[in-house]
Amino acid sequence: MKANAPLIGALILAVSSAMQCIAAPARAALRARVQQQSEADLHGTARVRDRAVPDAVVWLDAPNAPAARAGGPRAVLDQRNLAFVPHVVIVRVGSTVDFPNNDRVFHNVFSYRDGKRFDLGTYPVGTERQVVFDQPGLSRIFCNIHPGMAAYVMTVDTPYFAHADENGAFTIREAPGGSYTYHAWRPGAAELSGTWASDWGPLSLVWK
Ligand SMILES: [Cu+2]
Repeated sequence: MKANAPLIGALILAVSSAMQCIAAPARAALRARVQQQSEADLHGTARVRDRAVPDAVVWLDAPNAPAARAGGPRAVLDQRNLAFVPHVVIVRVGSTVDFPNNDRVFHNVFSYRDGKRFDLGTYPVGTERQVVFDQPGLSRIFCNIHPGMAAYVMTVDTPYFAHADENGAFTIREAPGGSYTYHAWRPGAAELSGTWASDWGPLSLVWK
């Protein structure tokens, strides 16, 4: 066995350099294909029967997605005129949401049911508090002082998500090509989910 060691070593060297020769073009081809498939903006619409749903949120499962960058974009859940603006926020796990009080009165923002639990207490007009949403799921946001105030923060474990606009239209930016499991949610309705592939065209979400 000992006598064969140099031979085996030479063989390993030969095989590994051959592998490198094959691997380099294969890697380049793979990189080209990934680049070709990337940066596809996926579009769709959300409706209840014929009516557009502005407060729908949509996201794609992406277990192999790149990790979130630190210091990414922050979401804002504003307090104005005795209301939270917007009514629905969707963020990636680990995101910070700012809760500025831009109203003329005190509010006491809290979440006590599912999702992230917190109580920000009352804080002066013109100041803000932050909450890190570190677990996926739906958080229901209320104000202790004004029972009519309510908002939702949907926290998702994927970088591919969108919020529908006033016409119910949404765009998921720069999703890689391929097929996905999608999820959609809006206040007061069950979650929709299904399969969607990037080359199937726009996704039409309809709550019946
Ligand atoms: Cu309030």
